[in-house]
Amino acid sequence: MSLNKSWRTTTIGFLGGVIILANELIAVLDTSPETNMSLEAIGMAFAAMGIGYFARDRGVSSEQEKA
Ligand SMILES: [Ca+2]
Repeated sequence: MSLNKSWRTTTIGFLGGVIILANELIAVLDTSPETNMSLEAIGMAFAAMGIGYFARDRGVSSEQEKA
């Protein structure tokens, strides 16, 4: 596993997504009918993780990254 100049963005984006997903999971698994899963929040979670993922490749083509 190699770190690069965008590892902070990757980490923060991924953790943000995980936290949002965890909140949604709790809302689904708790017994309160007032808390429900939000598709918007889930979309934002994946967007955050996607930003973190693609930030990793900044300045480096994906072909170089995976070679
Ligand atoms: Ca609930």
